[in-house]
This record gives sequence, structure tokens and C-alpha cells, in this order.
Amino acid sequence: MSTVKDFETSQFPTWCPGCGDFGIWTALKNAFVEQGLLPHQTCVVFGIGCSGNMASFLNVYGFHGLHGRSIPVATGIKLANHKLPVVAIGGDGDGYGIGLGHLIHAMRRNVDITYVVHNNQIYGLTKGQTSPTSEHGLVTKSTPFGAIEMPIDPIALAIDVGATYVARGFSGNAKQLTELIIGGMKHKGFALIDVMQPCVTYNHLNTFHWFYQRLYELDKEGHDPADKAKAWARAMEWPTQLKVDENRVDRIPTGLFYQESRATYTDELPQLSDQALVEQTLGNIQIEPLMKKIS
Ligand SMILES: Cc1ncc(C[n+]2csc(CCOP(=O)(O)OP(=O)(O)O)c2C)c(N)n1
Ligand code: SF4
Repeated sequence: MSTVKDFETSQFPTWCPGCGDFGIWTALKNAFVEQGLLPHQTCVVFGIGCSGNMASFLNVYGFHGLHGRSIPVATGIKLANHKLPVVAIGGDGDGYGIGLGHLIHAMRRNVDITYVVHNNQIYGLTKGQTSPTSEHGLVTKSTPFGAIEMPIDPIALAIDVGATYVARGFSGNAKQLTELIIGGMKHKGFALIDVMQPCVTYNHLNTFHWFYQRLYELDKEGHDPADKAKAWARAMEWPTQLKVDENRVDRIPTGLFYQESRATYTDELPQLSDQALVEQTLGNIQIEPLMKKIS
């Protein structure tokens, strides 16, 4: 049996006081403990950002790689040992900006990983530039006259391209987020958990207070995650394509939007049907016949 302390390192997080990243860190640790996992049975891959700095604060087998590249690394780990639970962590810039190409194809392939995105709608680590999820018209250091682009809707995108577990959490609701992460890890296939995570230092629009006025929970309204058309309709509720208006009170759904059962990428590979790659002995492999065939 493990405890939350087992998943902590000697370093206390360096995030700004009040940052939403603390809530996600708490939910992740809770999710590991509630599943009875031990640190050595858990693999977490981190991108670059305030979100990725969690690599120093979480005691697991981890890989802190390049900006936007956590998904290919997580996919590689899953191919090498598809029996290992693999979680990837990143920010909205990391996952929905520079890393978006990787993300779309991993969702399409239904790679069995759980991707937790710290969506603060801004670049935190680089001190407050517009991100792919910043609201249309948001004034930041890089868009002093307001963001020109429309925000990406990660939930609609994930449903569209083939993710099989699609959820939105909130870093201010660790209980719900813990349940969503456990659900994502138990799910066989690609799980996207988009977490609204206030950046208290650089995003002065999407604050905790702003979210508390707008969030609601899908399961309390009887949403059926097996119904793709209804999931799509809920995904369309937010983000809107309208210009920033602090006085507009949108309704923002949280919880599990969509879940389906479909073969994972590694399920489809006959080479892995008996054993994980790491369990296979390489000594008996004859490469010459294959080389002759393709030369
Ligand atoms: C290839 C590359 N391009 C740009 C950067 C600079 N950079 C570091 S973090 C970051 C964005 C951080 O925003 P986000 O991914 O949303 O994470 P957050 O810090 O908000 O958690 C950028 C542009 C980098 N490290 N590597
Ligand atoms: S800059 Fe923003 S996201 Fe980064 S630690 Fe501070 S509050 Fe959190």
C-alpha cells in the first residue's frame, strides 16, 4: 500500500502561491494511491512549462523531455511495455500548440496513455504570452491589442479525431479530478483530461472566481458519455468563439464527456499479443532473412 507522501520528493513545488498546478499535483497523487500503485509501478512523462516542472516534485519513474514532445515519448514507452500505466503531463502551449501534431495522431491511434493537460490558457513559464486556448481578444504580453486567433476546443477536437476517453476537470475540484484521472488510467485507450488550471500570476481573466461562476458537472445533469452526439453538443458549449467579455457568464461543463471501447494501438500489434516488448528475448531473432527480402 502506498501513501501520498510516497509520491512526493524532498523538493516542495516552486509554483507561485495559489497556482492551479497544486490541485492537479494533489489529484494525481491521490489517483495513484487510490489505485494501490507504488512509485516504481507508475511512469509519468513531462513536457516543458510550469506544468512540466512537476517532474521535480513527483516521485515516480519519469521522463522530463522537450517542449511539446511528451506524447511521442509516452507512446514509445507504451510500445516498449504496454503493461505499464503511462501518464503524460503538459501545458496548453505544450500540448495544443507545439505538440498538437503528435497529440492528434496519438488520439487517432488510440494509444493507451492518459494525458493530463494543465490548461491555464496562457504560457506560464515564459511569463504570460497568448496560448492556443487563450480567449479571442485576450490581452497578454504578446497580444497587447487582444488575441486575434480563435481558441482551440480540446474536447471537441479529441472527440472528433478518435480519443476514447474525453474529460474536462478543474484544478479547484481535486475530488472530481482524482476520479477523472483514475477513470482515464483504468480506461483502455487514449484518455484526454483537459484541466482548467488558473495561472494566478499571468491570466487575470480566467481566475478561480471566474471559473466558480461558470462551471457545472455533467453527471449531475444526467449526461450519458456513451452518446457521441450529446458529448459533441456539450463540447460546443465552451469555449465560445466570441470576443472576451468579463460580463458574459458562459456555462462550462466539467466531467466525462465521452467514452467508447475500441482496440488500442498495441492491441492491434500481433508482435505484442503474447508478451510486452521488454519481456521478449532478442537472442533468437534472425534478421538476415528479413534483410534479404527487402534488399
Ligand atoms: C522548442 C521550444 N520552443 C519554445 C520553448 C520556450 N517555452 C518554454 S515553456 C513554453 C510555453 C509554456 O506554456 P505551456 O505549455 O502552456 O505551459 P505552462 O508553463 O503554462 O504550464 C515555451 C514557449 C522551449 N522550451 N522549447
Ligand atoms: S506562472 Fe502561472 S502557471 Fe506558472 S507557477 Fe505561476 S501561477 Fe502557476
